[in-house]
Amino acid sequence: MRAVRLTAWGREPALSEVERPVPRDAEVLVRVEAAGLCHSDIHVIDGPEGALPYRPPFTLGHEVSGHVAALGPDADGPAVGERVVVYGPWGCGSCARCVAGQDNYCDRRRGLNWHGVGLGRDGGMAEYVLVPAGRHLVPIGDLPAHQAAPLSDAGLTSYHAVNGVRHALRDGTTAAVIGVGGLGHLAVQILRATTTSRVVAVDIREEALTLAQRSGAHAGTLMRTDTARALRARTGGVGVDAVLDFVGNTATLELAADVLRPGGEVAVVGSGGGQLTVRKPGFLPPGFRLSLPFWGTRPELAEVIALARSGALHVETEQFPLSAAPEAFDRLRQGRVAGRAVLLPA
Ligand code: FEH
Ligand code: ZN
Ligand code: ZN
Repeated sequence: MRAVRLTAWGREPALSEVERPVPRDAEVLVRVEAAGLCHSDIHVIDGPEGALPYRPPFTLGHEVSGHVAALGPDADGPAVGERVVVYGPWGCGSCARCVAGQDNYCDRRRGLNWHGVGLGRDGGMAEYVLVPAGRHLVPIGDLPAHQAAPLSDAGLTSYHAVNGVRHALRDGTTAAVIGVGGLGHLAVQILRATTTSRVVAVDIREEALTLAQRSGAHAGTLMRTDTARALRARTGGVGVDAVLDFVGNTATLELAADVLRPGGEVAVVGSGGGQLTVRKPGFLPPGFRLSLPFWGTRPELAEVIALARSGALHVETEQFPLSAAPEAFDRLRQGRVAGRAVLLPA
């Protein structure tokens, strides 16, 4: 079968021919219908040797949907033919967190040389992907594959981040979404579908604010030197109740701290490498709370899929055949993808 493989650190991924895997024990073979590209893939490809615990070669692709093609003799979960999305953050499979479907916070994470499908283990940018167990699959019914795949990371990560700050988002509150790309545009939709908060989007790109508006944001503002003042003015001077930062550089972290209402929540989702100094006493608002959410849980993925099937979520995608993977990666690098790029192996 054809697969997009990372063969060595610092090398561009290459489309190559590999053996189609055969499921053993509890494994499930999934015929891939769609695989999304994520900025993390670029970090993985560019990552200097040693930055990540993975050991190439492996197939990329951590946002995967398709249908069950074959089952190992001990497999449980979806039947052959069932359409599914892959829950991507695979943990050890046996700790309390993994058993609860919280592989994203596996207790043995430090000892694993993978983060999940396509991240140290063979992923979904291929015709087939081998999944270790049926518990990593969530049925999608008739949800289109190019929608389901990005929902397993861009959708799930945004949903999990919103869940972490949800208690701060009661009636009459304001949520700010910084960075409206593949994840941010879904965060706006999730906030609109599951909270009564006013949603304000912030980005440096005019077109991202248009995407935010299409996604349901009540207002948008370009990131400039006076953005904190503008945001505070929009909240009658009190500040923003929760900030979801999908960029995570020093400028966005400082903006978040600057606009936050006392007792507010900041969730840093983007891996922009920014720094914020925590000091007490200091200049952060009293009651300031910060979280660093990673991906999401399996039950949350089922909730995201249910939301999408109800019509509340729509992923903006650009679709490419598997053979156009190099072009899709180039476009992603250049910031020339509107929404999420998705490869279709069929
Ligand atoms: C995966 C691996 C490491 C960092 C971040 C990611 C995300 O794309 C998953 O949400
Ligand atoms: Zn990702
Ligand atoms: Zn575990």
